[in-house]
Amino acid sequence: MKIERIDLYHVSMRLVSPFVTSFGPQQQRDCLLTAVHADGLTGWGESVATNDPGYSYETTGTAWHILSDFLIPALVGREIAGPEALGPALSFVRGHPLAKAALDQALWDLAAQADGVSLAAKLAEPYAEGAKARVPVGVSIGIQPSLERTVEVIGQYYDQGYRRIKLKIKPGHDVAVGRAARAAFPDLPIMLDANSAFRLEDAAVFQAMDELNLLMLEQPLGYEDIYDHSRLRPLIKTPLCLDESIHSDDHARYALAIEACDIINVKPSRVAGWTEARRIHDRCRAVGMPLWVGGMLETGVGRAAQLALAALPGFTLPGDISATERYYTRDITAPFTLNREDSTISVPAGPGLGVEIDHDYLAAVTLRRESFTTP
Ligand code: OSB
Ligand code: MG
Repeated sequence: MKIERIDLYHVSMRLVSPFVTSFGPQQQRDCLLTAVHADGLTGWGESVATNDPGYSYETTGTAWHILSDFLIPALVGREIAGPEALGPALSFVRGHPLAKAALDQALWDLAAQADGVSLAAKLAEPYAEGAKARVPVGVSIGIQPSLERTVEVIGQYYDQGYRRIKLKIKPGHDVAVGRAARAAFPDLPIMLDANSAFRLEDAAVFQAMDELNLLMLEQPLGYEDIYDHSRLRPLIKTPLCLDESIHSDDHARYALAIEACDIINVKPSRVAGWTEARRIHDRCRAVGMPLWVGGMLETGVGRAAQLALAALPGFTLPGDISATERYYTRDITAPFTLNREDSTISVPAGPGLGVEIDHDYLAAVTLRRESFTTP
């Protein structure tokens, strides 16, 4: 594909309610969008870097800088074989996966459109089973002001049809959250996500969760850590899932080698895109490690691509991919809705991402826009 022009957007959208994690609250959700124009088609990507460097060191500001000063100039005017050639083309920039993923997503959208197939079908080409038409999903609930409120919010999502609940925890707001949720919902798949807020010395906190029959415990220890997770794992009964620590397929390989986890949350943007996410999928599937697709409060552009990845056969656990109304009152694409009968979301079937951009609303939520062409 010959890349003719790339448009970069800084978008800011208000969440329906603040999303509170161990690294703080978020109400306004900023992100960057890329529109890559090639061979008469336009592919879209989303960089999920946030306003603050809490989840990752990247922010919308650093992603704008890395994209506009380095990554985009390396691509415009250039012929590129396809999305799988992007990694080598951008390897001159160390790190910054959330910036790179916006281009990777757009190139996968373009490749699928060029073949006239959905992104799910395109990604699933290597697998005899093909792509799933619906993927199981859950909902990720931020830290609430009280345990009573936590139980109430779980109940609201349960009534909407969600059949897997994830609760955010932080030190001092941990075992009690799990106990309150389990007491109110004895049979519901419940999991906890600490977003790196604890240390190995806190093992007793997690041992106290052993009796709660949790689906999993997500990323209790450090953002850079794999080793201490391997030491925590034999001390607890709850299956251990890594999120932040897995920055690449190599990190997945290290985690498998030292048995640091039971499950991996694959966020394509955290690993620089869908090509690398699929490598992790293949590696883990070969050894039977369960996987699910994580979320970063995506707009419809990112959500469509999350669903396409989750449609691959190795993603066997419900993803953090919820209905649009759980995040935004209005989105830049048509809303995604929950299939209440089986707690799933349908994977877009149209060519590429299979979503249409609402350009009027996109303009309304865009803070800054720049187009890049060859001089
Ligand atoms: O740790 O999975 C996380 C949102 C922002 C940053 C980190 C995380 C999350 C979520 C939300 O849990 C998942 C979603 O998009 O619904
Ligand atoms: Mg997480």
